[in-house]
Amino acid sequence: MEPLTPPETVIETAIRIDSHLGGAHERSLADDVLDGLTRPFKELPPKHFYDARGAELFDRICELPEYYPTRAERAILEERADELATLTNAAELVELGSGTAAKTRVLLDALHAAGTLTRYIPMDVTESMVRDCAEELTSEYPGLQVHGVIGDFERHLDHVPSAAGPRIVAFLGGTIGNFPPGSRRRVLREIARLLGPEDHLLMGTDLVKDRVALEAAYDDAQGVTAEFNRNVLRVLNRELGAEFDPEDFDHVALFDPQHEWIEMRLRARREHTTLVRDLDLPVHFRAGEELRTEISAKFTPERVESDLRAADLELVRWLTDPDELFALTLSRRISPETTL
Ligand code: SAH
Ligand code: AVI
Repeated sequence: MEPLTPPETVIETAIRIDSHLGGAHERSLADDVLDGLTRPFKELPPKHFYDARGAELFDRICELPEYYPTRAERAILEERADELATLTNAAELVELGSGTAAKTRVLLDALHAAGTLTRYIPMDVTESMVRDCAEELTSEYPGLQVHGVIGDFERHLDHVPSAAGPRIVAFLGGTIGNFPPGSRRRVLREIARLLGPEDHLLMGTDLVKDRVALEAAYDDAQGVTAEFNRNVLRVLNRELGAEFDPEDFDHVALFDPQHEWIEMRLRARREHTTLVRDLDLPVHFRAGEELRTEISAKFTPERVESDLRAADLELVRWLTDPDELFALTLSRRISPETTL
């Protein structure tokens, strides 16, 4: 007689999680801190915001009245997900910087309803996010395989499993805007290399708009974004034995009209020196000195298209919300015949 398979086993086999972090990740934080905090203008890359608390604070940001990007992107997905499912015929959805995959469900619903969806591949640096969303999605979508990749999309894209059918690679939320222009094109070129001839990139980009709305989105009245910004110091305290007092720093969010990006910074309230113990690194701050923690680029249609072109991608659809706050673009690799 065939042994009975308990239901837990069915769930187990629907989930596979690979982790590429650990020691190497800690080194990348140490390298970034050593490099970024010894520069004449101090800077840290934004990926270090997202420990479990940072991820929770980001989720709260998405609910804030001032932070429109999440609502605008969700509205576009709700309006156009069926069309995206028809255009792509996708059997697989790969998502870079997947977070809690809240909006992703709109897309998964459409692909599931179209009957094409077999596998979801979330990739994120935050382990708990990948694990939790794999558990949730396998129970929400019976039959769905989830292959989670805990890793850095700047370093571990070659660990994204090979495609078993047409794919959408989703890069939502405007996360591409967190890279300065040069790195942005490099990241996009690497992402484009994941795409085969049947595959599409679905990318979210926040659009240029008036300064007041932009700065409010990054400096909310409840101070959630300020806490998110200061959280990077708590990460350094925990991971590298640093001795920052987050209350020694003010949150700053400014729109730079020349580059058309938001800059988040932490401004020292007083002159002081902090030790990063594990690196044996004293870090001195003058009163008023700023540490840049994030840029968040805002896009025009021309900027999106030229970045896509630079990665050998061509636009298939430009989708926006009624107020044109945010854009989703569907693109695919330029085929060799097109470039002849
Ligand atoms: N896509 C979600 C979350 C955006 S927040 C949304 O649209 O709401 C950015 C997400 O990207 C976080 O979950 C963060 O952990 C992840 N992230 C940031 N830099 C990353 C990197 N280099 N590699 C992998 N994930 C990264
Ligand atoms: C994830 N990323 C696109 C967000 C943004 O808007 O740049 C992160 C964020 N920073 C402050 N608020 C939200």
